[in-house]
Amino acid sequence: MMRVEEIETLPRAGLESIQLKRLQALVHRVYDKVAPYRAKMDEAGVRPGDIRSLADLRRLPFTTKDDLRDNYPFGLFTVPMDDVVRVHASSGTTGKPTVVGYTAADISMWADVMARALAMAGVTRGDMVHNAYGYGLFTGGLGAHYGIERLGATVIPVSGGNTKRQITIMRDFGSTVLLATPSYALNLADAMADVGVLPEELKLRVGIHGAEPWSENMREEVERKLGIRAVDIYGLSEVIGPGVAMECLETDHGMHILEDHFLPEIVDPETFEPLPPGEPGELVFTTLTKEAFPLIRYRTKDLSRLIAEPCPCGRTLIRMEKVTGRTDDMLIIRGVNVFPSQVEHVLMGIEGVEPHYQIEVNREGNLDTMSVLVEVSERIFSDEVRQLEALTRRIQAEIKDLLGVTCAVRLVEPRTIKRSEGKAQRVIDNRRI
Ligand code: DLL
Repeated sequence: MMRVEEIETLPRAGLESIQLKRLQALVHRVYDKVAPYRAKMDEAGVRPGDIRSLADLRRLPFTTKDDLRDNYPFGLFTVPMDDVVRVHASSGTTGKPTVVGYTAADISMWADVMARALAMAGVTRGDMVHNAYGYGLFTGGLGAHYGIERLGATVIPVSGGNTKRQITIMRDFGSTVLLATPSYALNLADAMADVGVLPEELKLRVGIHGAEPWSENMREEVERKLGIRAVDIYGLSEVIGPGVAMECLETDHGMHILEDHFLPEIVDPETFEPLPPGEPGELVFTTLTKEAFPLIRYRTKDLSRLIAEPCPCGRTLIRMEKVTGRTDDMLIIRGVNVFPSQVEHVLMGIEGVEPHYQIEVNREGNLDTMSVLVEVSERIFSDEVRQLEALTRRIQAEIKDLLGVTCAVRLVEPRTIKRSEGKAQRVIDNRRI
């Protein structure tokens, strides 16, 4: 067994030879054990023995959410159910949940990668970790929990919700690290202001936020309101849960992918051709070491790009840029492609606008309409009507400039938009198409 420091700083050739060995073993195993994988590989005319280099990865067929749905709930598991010690599920946007399974070895590997991720943010055994990711079928709570314990830090398994109690616990227990979705972190910050608890009264040092997209401006907001360093963590249930990629403290640009376990690719979202580092596209992962529910070339629908430049922290693990959106949360408004993250970008560039917004899409007759509900600060809201109108027009104009879409903008009072305890709901699409 190699030490973590060694694995994370291996020269590329060393890392790639580990990846290739693991990939070859994986492809043999799924071909032998899982009929749907065998069928897809046969159809693509590729045999396990054909994978002689990492470049041969592109010969393997993709796996998609549809494959998971077709084999719901356990059809893609490669081990007998007796060996599965845990399942998690994520609610899809349509219909059935996505179900994932873990052997005891998978749970242990997950604890390892999650502990490594936490260490990238400087978390150590001495930390008191406030884990506000939801416990349950969602992978956030339990996934982070086992990693915190593996690292030897103290975990406070508070889960989501009961926000006032969370603040008391953070203050009284001396939480030093906050794990929460970025929207819930802001929710906590606002609630602190409400009950008059100052960031200085807490010992919080760093926040580890993920499970939903968030902009650089939102990062600044979280850092300012909580007085912490806020870093990004990425993961998805299908691949393992949280702990697929993580920002280190040396850079605020890009998350290191735990590449010895999760092999990344970026593909063109339309042609599905693999793209070189630096090019934006859809993230695809192959799990190299998972037993119960391995995935080959799983299309995440998340948009990002790979960063191959060396990181000042010394890790040689490739990085992925902050996720900028999903191929499937792209709204098409009167033929124009709109990503919620672009709307967020506009809003966060405007003074006095809070990072709480909601996009509503309707269809009137045959025409799509988009309205954006925007919370503004107390100070702005008490301004004269004329000034509010000017702000509304400015937001409209900037959205029109960037996206080419005319939308209605409604400024609302602070705390009007429903706060999330987990992932924020940014889009309400009322069109029945
Ligand atoms: O959200 C796992 C997780 C828990 C990650 C806690 C980080 C922290 P799912 O519920 O399966 O798993 O949702 C996965 O959420 O495909 C992305 O679209 C989105 N997502 C996750 N992390 C980030 C992030 C967990 N840091 C889906 N930035 C993924 C942007 C993210 N989007």
